Amino acid sequence: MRTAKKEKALSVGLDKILTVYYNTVCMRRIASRGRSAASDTLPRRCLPRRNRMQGGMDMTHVLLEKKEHIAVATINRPKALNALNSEVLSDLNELVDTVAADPDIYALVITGSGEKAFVAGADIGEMSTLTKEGGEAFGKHGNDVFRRIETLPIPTIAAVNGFALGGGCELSMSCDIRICADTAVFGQPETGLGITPGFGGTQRLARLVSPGMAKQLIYTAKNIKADEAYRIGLVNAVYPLEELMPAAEKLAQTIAKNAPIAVRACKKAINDGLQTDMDQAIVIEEKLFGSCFETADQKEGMGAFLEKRKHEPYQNK
Ligand code: DAK
Repeated sequence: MRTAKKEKALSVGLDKILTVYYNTVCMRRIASRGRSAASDTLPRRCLPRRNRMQGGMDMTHVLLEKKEHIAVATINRPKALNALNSEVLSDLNELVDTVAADPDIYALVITGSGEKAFVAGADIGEMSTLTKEGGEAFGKHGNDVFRRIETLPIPTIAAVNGFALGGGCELSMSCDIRICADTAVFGQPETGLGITPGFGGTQRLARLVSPGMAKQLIYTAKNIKADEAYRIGLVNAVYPLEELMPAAEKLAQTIAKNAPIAVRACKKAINDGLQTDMDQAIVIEEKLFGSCFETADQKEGMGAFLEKRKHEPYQNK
């Protein structure tokens, strides 16, 4: 018969073996193959537990709801304040695949489940035992997903309903627009944990607010409340918590009513233009502007104006 002591020793031993395995084999495979290949071959512990979700999605920690032409994705790991572990990151990757493949979705809202947190950061438990190699792979996993969110052709809105710390603040910054509840708290607490931001925080925060403000927030690891986030331009608007999701959906619906190809072209022009100098940026805008004249929606939009009537709903054509 096993004693309680032996049971505990066995379980601790198994945990150690699995942790070492995760740090070496799993993370190396994720790093070298990317998530989809890795998920085909990795052992069960490294893979997301699977649930069939609506809309053909196959995710455990992200819920997706479609409302007319908008989608609302909810990160759903409330017991850990929606912290981002590898499973959540993989589900976010799948979310991007699903949304990108659906031509009827014109805008995406991302929020967190519960009333307390948007996302309270990368999962500290999962990160705590990472090696240098595992840390780089974990960072790459998150960075790849966040970059895919940032470059999704359709507009994205982060509806920040509570704590947006570390990876949570970084996730919100990979969206085009941030609005938040008056209860929201933002911060990059990583230096207080002995690490740097790892999902793009040093880069996106400096671009979104200012290098000086980003450096202050990151060096001090101090959190800021919603009103301060608004003051420094990190969020576009602050709402009472109960009004946040209606406001986010209204904003997404307002965007979705405009010509989707033109909206996507604007996103591309802004994002690509910000990566380059003004001379080239203007050329990017010219090309995208020109491409709109091949669309039925441009003909309808301008035709309606000239005929002094309301335009028909845009067709994304
Ligand atoms: N990870 C894992 N679990 C978390 C978590 C997190 N980030 N945040 C909260 N939780 C869990 C708590 O452990 C607790 O679990 P139980 O004890 O109930 O099992 C549960 O959520 C509720 O949390 P609390 O009991 O702490 O709730 P409180 O209201 O008292 O406090 C809080 C709320 C948000 C102030 C507190 O939970 C907190 O300080 N959380 C940690 C916030 C944080 O430091 N986040 C930043 C994580 S660092 C990189 C890659 C990525 C990153 C960096 C580098 N490279 C590869 C270079 C990203 C880093 C981060 O995001």
